[in-house]
Amino acid sequence: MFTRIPTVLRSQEIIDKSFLRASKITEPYHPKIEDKIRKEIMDRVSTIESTTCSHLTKLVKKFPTIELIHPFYRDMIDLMFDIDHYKVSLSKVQWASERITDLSTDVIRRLRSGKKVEDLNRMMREYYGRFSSIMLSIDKDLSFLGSCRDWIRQIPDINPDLPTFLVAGMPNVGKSSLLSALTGTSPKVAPYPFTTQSIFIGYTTIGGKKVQIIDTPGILDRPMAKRNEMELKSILSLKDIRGTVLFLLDPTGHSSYSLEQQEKLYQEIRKSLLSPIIRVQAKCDLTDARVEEIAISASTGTGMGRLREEMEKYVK
Ligand SMILES: Nc1nc2c(ncn2[C@@H]2O[C@H](COP(=O)(O)OP(=O)(O)OP(=O)(O)O)[C@@H](O)[C@H]2O)c(=O)[nH]1
Ligand SMILES: [Mg+2]
Repeated sequence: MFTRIPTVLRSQEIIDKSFLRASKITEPYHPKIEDKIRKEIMDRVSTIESTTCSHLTKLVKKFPTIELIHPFYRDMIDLMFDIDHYKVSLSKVQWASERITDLSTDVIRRLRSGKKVEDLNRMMREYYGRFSSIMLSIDKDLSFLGSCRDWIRQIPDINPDLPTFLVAGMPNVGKSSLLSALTGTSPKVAPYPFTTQSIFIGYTTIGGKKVQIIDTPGILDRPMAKRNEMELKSILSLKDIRGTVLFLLDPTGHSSYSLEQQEKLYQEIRKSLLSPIIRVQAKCDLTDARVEEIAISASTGTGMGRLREEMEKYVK
C-alpha cells in the first residue's frame, strides 16, 4: 500500500546530487565568452532546480495525505508519530520547492541582463548560497520524514474497503488452519506494527463478493491485560476496518486452553472491537460434542459450507 514512498534524501545529499549534475554541464564554443558562461550558468541553475524540485514534489505527492486515507491507516499513523509534526514537515518541503523555483526563475531573469563575466559568476555564487540555505533549513523535516517513511512502510497491506473477516481465538485453536481452509492459497504475510508478529491475509469469494480474511497471531489471541498500551491501541485500530470476527473455540483440550479461558477472551474482544462476531467451534473431527451452532473441521472440511453461509450474511 505505502511501499512506494521514495527514499527521503537529507538536505546535504540533495545539494550534492544537484551540484554534481550541474557541474557536468559545459557549453560548447560561443564567439563571445560571456554568452558561453551565461548559457552555462543558466543551464546549471535549471538543472539544480529541476533535480531538487522533482525530488521534493515527488516526496510530497507520495507521502499519504492524512485527510484522504482510510481511518484505519490514519489511526495507525497516529500511533506511530505526531501527525501535526508530519503535516508541518510536508508543507515545509513543499514550501522549499516553491522557494527554489522562485529563486531560480529570478536568477535566470537577472542573468539575461548580466553583461560582465564577473557579474554572472557572482550571481551564480549567490544562487548556490541561497539555494543551499533553503535546503539546509528543511533538513530536520527531511530527517523526520525519513523516519516516518520507515514507519509507514510497516503498515500492513490490508484493503479496508473489502468486506473483512478477522480470525480470532486463543493460541493453537486452529486459526491459521481455518484461514487456509477458507482461502486455499498460501496467505500474504505482512508485518504488524507494535507486535513482533506478522499477520496473514487471504482472499476468497463469498456470496459473489471478494472478501479478505485476516489471521492475526499475537493480536487477537490473548487477554488484553497482558498487553502494553501500544499493542492495545494497535488492536483498536482494527476496529476501523469494520470487519466481522470469526471467533474460534476449541473444546477438545487440544489447544491446552479451557473453554472458560477462551470465553474470557471472547468477552474482551466483544467489548473492545464492537464488531459482529461469529462463534465457531473448531476441530469438530476430534469430538462429537457440539458446543456451538457452527462447528467446523479445517482438516476434513466438515461444516465449512455452513460457515460460509453464515459469513455471507455479513458480506453486505
Ligand atoms: N484434527 C484437527 N486438527 C486441527 C484442526 N485445525 C487445526 N488443527 C491442528 O491444531 C494445531 C493448531 O492449528 P493452527 O491452525 O496452527 O492454530 P492457530 O490458532 O493458528 O495457532 P497459533 O497461530 O499458534 O495461535 C495444528 O497442529 C493443526 O494441525 C482441525 O480442524 N482438526
Ligand atoms: Mg496461527
